[in-house]
Amino acid sequence: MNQVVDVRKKVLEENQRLAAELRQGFAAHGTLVANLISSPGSGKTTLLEATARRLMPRISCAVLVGDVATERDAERIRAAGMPAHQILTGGSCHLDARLVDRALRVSQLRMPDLLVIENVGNLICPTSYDLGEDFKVALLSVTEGEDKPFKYPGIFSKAELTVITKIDLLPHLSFDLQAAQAQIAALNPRGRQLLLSAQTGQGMDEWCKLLEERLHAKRLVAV
Ligand SMILES: Nc1nc2c(ncn2[C@@H]2O[C@H](COP(=O)(O)OP(=O)(O)OP(=O)(O)O)[C@@H](O)[C@H]2O)c(=O)[nH]1
Ligand SMILES: [Mg+2]
Repeated sequence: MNQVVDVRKKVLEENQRLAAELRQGFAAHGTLVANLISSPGSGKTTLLEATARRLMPRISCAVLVGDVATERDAERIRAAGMPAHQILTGGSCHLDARLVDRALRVSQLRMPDLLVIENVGNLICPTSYDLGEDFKVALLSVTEGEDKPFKYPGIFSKAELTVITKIDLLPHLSFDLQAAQAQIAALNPRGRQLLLSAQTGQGMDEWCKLLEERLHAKRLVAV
């Protein structure tokens, strides 16, 4: 048991070292990096498709997207007009800094203003792995049930922003929005929350504004 703990500690320490190098590289380019984490199907890729249509005319964006299998998400994002590179984890339930570093080397992506990393759909494993990002974004779709923040506290306490997605479906569900929001606020009192529907566009302006403000703030610090 102790050996398992030691190996895990070593893996996380090595990941942290590489993530710090990635963070320096991103800072040198003035690239803002967001790490999107959620359970499978909560709407990460759909949000990025909608983001591409709104943000790309104003700022350069690119996506690294992690999945266990298929190039499907990268194809969807490219079809929406945003450069995207698929990382296949071959079974692993999360991205790590080594995979991101390798993807940046082998992909033809030019370092953009905004780099979004869509993590593998999973609410637990990706939470422990720093990818050199500026901030984590958790997504929680209203179809998942309002009890999820307290059941999976790690990501909701670490994410600077939680996006509650698919709110167009609220009239058809018994999802208790206030309860979900109260749990997220309890786990992360300083975190922000955003209600969003990529389908109707509700919340999309606020999402894009937040990304642009964050990019502006990072560039100001770098000057
Ligand atoms: N009604 C509704 N459906 C949505 C919305 N956003 C996404 N969906 C649907 O939810 C399903 C899953 O969306 P994806 O964007 O593929 O989810 P994902 O988080 O990228 O999934 P993984 O990459 O597999 O983890 C799709 O059928 C989308 O059309 C939304 O705002 N409203
Ligand atoms: Mg996806």
